[in-house]
Amino acid sequence: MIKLYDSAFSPFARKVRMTLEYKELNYEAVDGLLKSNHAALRAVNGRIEVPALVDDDIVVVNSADIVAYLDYRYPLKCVYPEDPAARVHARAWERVADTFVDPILVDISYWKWAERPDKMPDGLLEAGRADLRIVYDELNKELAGRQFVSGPLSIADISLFPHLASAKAMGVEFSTHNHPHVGRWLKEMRGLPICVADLKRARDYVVTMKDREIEKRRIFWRGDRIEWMLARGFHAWFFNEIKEDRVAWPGPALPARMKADAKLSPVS
Ligand SMILES: N[C@@H](CCC(=O)N[C@@H](CS)C(=O)NCC(=O)O)C(=O)O
Repeated sequence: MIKLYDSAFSPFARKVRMTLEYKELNYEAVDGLLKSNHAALRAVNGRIEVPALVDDDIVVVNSADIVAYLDYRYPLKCVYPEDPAARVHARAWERVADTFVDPILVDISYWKWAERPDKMPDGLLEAGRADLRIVYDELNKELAGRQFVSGPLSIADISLFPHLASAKAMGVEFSTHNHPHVGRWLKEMRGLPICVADLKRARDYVVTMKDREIEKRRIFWRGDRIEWMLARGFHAWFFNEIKEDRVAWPGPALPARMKADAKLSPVS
C-alpha cells in the first residue's frame, strides 16, 4: 500500500495526490504537517516537508521525483508525455509551477492564514501580479493551439492547477480579456474528477484550518520562496523575520537507505 505524507494546503502534495488519483492507484494519505505527525514525517524526510511517499520499502521525497517514480513504477496513464518534445515541455512547465508560480502565490498567502503582527509589505502584491502576468501571457499563447499545456493532459496541467485555481482568491488572477485560453483551460481542468476532488479537499482544509494543530506563527522558508522575496527587494522584511524568530528552516535530509532486496522493477 502506498502511503502519502500529504497536506491539502500544499501545492506540491496536491500535485502528487492528483497524479495518484489520475493513475487510479490506491493510497493512504496522512496530514504530514499536523504537529502530531511531524516525527513520523521527519523519519521519512529529514527536511520535514510534504509530500513524501512510502511504497512498501521505497521512500521517495520531492514532488517531481515522486511523480517520476510513479510513472516509472506504475506505467499506466503516464503524466510525463511519451513524445520527447512534449515530455521536455511538460517538465519545463512543471518547473515553472514549482519554482516561479509557487513562490509568488505562497509568499503572498502568509497574510491570509498565518498569525502575523504586520500587514503585507507595500509593493509585494504588485510584484506578484507583474511576474504572474509574464506566465499568463505565455500560457495563453501555448493554450491557443492545444487543449492542455503540452498536448495531452500531463504533469504541466496538474502542477499548475492548484496555483491557478487559487489565483483569484489571492488577488493575482489572469485577465479573462487578455488570457481567454487560460480561462478556457482552467474551466476544463475544474471539471476533471481529479481536480473536483482536489478542490473539495483544499476547501475543506481551509474551512477547518483554524482548529488544525499546524504551525501558524513560524513560517517554513526554503530556496525558491526566499529567492523571489529577496529578488523583488523584500530582503529587509525577510531579515527582520529571521530576527523576530518567525522563520522555520528545513532539516538536513539524506536519502532513505536502500534495502538489499528492494523490488525495483516496474509494475504494470
Ligand atoms: N521541493 C519540494 C517542496 C515541498 C514543500 O515546499 N513543501 C512545503 C509545503 S508546500 C512543506 O512541507 N513545508 C513544511 C511546513 O510548512 O511546515 C517538493 O517539490 O516536494
